[in-house]
Formats: sequence, C-alpha cells, structure tokens
Amino acid sequence: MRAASISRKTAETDVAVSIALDGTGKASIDTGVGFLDHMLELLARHALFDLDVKVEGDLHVDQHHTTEDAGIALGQAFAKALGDKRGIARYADLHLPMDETLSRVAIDISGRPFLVFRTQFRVEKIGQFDTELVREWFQAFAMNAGITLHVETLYGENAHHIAESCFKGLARALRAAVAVDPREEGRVPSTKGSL
Ligand SMILES: [Mn+2]
Repeated sequence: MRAASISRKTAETDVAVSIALDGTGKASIDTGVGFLDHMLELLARHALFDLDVKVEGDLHVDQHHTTEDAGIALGQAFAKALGDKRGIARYADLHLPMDETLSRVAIDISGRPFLVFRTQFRVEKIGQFDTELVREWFQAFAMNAGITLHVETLYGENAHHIAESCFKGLARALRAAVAVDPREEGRVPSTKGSL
C-alpha cells in the first residue's frame, strides 16, 4: 500500500496530512477554509486517493498560510507515499472541461519540481477565498511533491469553474501518472534508473 503521513507545525500553521495513493477517493478534509476543503475533497475523489487533511491555521491573518502549508504538506506526503516510483506510468496529461471552462494539465513525476501555471481569474474572490491562492497552492504542491506540473486554462469565465477545472485536472493526471503499469515490471521509468 502506497501511503504516508506528514505532520508539519510552524508559528503560522499546524498541518496533518495522511494519503493513500491506492485508495477509493475517501476524504476527510478540515482546513478551516471552505473553498479549499471543496477543492481537496474533489482532488481526492478524482485521483482516487484516500486523503485526510487537518489544518489549524492563522486565519485571523488571512487564508494564505493555511492554503500554502496545506499544499506543502500534501506534496510532501504524496512524495513519501510514492517512494522510489517503481512501475509507475510517470507521465499524464488531459483536458478537463467544466461547463464553459477548459483547462489542460500535464505532469511528469520527475523528481524535478517545476510549475507552469497559466490560469487567470477575472475576480479576486470566490466567496471568502482569494483566487490568487489557487496558484500558491499549486506552487507549494508541485515543489514539495517533486513533480513537473503544467496547468493552463485555455478559456473560461466563472472563477469557481476555473479553479475546479485545475484541481480536477490535477487529480485525473495524478491518478493516471501514479498508476502502476505491469509492463514496467517494477522498474523505475527512467533510462537513468532513478527519478
Ligand atoms: Mn464546485
């Protein structure tokens, strides 16, 4: 079972994450930020990860530290659960539509963290959530998961749909990229022999 837990405590946040990559999409999420909870629940569901995320963050400041640190801890837990990456598909990409919005997500579970994030929002808020924090979460996740992640929203109007298309696109790409390909016969999918 590819699973891991991470606890991460700073002066700003106290985060606990447990992840099982070969799960069923069962999520228990409580970050104190409703929109972020919604995004992480659908990430778990569409990646088929079992995911527990608890954050006690400094929400009296704003939602920045809570969102960023949730991304850091989830990225660390993902990398730990994946281990030496034996047998995985490694690459995945897809287009994820949500009503009028279309986002493209491409990933390489490379061990070389990189984010390209070409998604813009026309509004500053989705409910109480600052739309600029979507990028912050993706940056934190990609750097700590050790993945090369490209996200581009090709078109879209509604900010909720745009954010959701990015998270669902990531979820579906992760699901495909961590899938074990039996033809790999447990090898690390790199000519270098490690990722
Ligand atoms: Mn929604």
